[in-house]
Amino acid sequence: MSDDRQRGDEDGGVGTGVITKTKPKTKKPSLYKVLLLNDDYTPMEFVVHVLERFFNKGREEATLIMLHVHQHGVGICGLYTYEVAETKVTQVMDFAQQNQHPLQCTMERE
Ligand code: TYC
Repeated sequence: MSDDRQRGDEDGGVGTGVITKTKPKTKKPSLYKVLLLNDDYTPMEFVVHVLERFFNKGREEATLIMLHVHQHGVGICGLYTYEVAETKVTQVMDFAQQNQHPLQCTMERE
């Protein structure tokens, strides 16, 4: 007896040929904006230094971002994945505290 007969082949040995395609299951990570907040006491030069040191900005861009925060109350330092953004916020807050400035840094989902 043939194998087909033994296992009760129902399609005459042709096969139904179901093709499945699995999606590559990678997801883009969410991005977070790291924000600087204005205050009345932190020196402008300190904020520029923070932007150069922790956000890799050149002097010109750092100055523009600082002035934007000064004039509008809040500004974006950069876009990062969650853990990187969290690290930046902690670094800025620690550095501000060490220098006794009230500068505030926070993050927000994009
Ligand atoms: N407003 C501050 C001043 O006049 C400067 C400043 C800018 C502070 C940006 C914080 O995130 C800030 N000295």
